[in-house]
Amino acid sequence: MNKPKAEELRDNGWKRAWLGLGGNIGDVIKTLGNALEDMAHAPAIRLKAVSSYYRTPPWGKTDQNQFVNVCCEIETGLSPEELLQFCLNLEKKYGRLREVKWGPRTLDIDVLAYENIDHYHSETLDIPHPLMTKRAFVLEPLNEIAPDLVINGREVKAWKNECQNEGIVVLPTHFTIR
Ligand code: PH2
Ligand code: MG
Ligand code: MG
Repeated sequence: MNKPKAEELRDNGWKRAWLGLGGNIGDVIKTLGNALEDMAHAPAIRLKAVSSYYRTPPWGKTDQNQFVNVCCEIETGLSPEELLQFCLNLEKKYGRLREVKWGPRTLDIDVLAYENIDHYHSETLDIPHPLMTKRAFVLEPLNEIAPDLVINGREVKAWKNECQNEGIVVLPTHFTIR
């Protein structure tokens, strides 16, 4: 019998994952669109769903410009750590500099959740994202594409309903998956 190729083995194990993207420097809508397009074309990623874009007040560090945020669902053959590296590489491609914690950035891509992983912790990555249940700029877009996804024992829609969403506005721009 022929041995299955590594890629074939991997394809069987593809998992769903949910990402949160955002930024507040430059033409953010354009950057987000380009980053989503890059994801859609990456061999180890299938882009399954993209939320609306949202204009969101800065959270955590409030003396900075408003953000644009969006969430997406993917299927991926990448492990959580590989997916994180993929996201960090895309951030770099779009000019992300790491200066101030929670400060201004061209592009941030966070791994929010990963199929069948209730909790994961390493030096570089925590799943689910530790602050996602408190952040309306994540929960509003995520609720559009994954209201029933369970995070820390509760559905995204329940977390979202508890979250202060003042000032968050849906933008008319849409990303179309081709
Ligand atoms: N990201 C942060 C800190 N604050 N605020 C908004 N509105 N959107 C973000 O993406 C965001 C933030 C750190 O990652
Ligand atoms: Mg972030
Ligand atoms: Mg980040």
